[in-house]
Amino acid sequence: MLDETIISKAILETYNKKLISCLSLDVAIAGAGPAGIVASYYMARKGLHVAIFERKLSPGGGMWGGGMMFNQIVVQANALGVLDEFDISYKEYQKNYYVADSVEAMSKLLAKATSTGVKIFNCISVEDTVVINNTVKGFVINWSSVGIANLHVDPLTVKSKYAIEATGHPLEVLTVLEKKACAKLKTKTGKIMGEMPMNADKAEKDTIKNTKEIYPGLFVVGMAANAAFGGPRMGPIFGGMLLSGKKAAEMIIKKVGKK
Ligand code: 48F
Repeated sequence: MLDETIISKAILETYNKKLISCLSLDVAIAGAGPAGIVASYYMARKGLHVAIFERKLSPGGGMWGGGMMFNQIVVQANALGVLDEFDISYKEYQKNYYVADSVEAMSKLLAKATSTGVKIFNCISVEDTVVINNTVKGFVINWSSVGIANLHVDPLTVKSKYAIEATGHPLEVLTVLEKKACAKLKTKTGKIMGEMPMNADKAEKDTIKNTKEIYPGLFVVGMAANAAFGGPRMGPIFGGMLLSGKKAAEMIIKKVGKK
């Protein structure tokens, strides 16, 4: 006989244990799009304690839908190493344009990240940062449903050595930080510069270049990096996203190693 109470208890006790084990992290990531997931995997592979907080029910961000819901993605040659690392299959379409199935790609990114130890908390939004001595030291989190229902409910907090802003186009975490902490960012203007119109070639290069520690303790990756530094959008080509995640991971691994 299966007991409903045991089913509920199993979920509640193990979830609480999982969340409590993530209250103090090496790296907290806001947003489970391709850039955040790739970053999480490369850091977890090196033994860092990493969790991602994702607003939506399904992690994966903008990759599932390919381009305009045609669920194929394009990746350029310099990012094929990341596809290989995640065992994602692809075919050459023409020189330097490779195509992959977006559902296979995202499923495998998620599978490999989680099986390497990354904890992904879906249905949780990052609504603010913890800032101590002008350094980001974690995230303020709440159930996404609290925001959707506009309920006045206080959040909880996770602390981390480093944090990653990976919320994509809306750049939510950095926007709140800039506004609340009057933070001077490491952009040309010291402010968020805003996303520019489509220019795939420039955008893909910029995404990697703009992957930086934009404020002490806070890195920007993926589309958020271009939105922060005034880079263009690129549409359904994903090499920049994958390489941006990998670059942030390498930068943070070095920093954590130095401590
Ligand atoms: O948008 P998203 O996929 O960002 P990305 O990893 O990749 C961008 C591409 O998908 C595509 C593109 C280029 O190919 O332009 O758009 O940079 O993933 C961002 C994730 O962050 C979540 C959001 O639901 C999505 O899954 N997110 C956004 N705001 C918050 C959040 C928040 N405040 N808290 C938690 N998650």
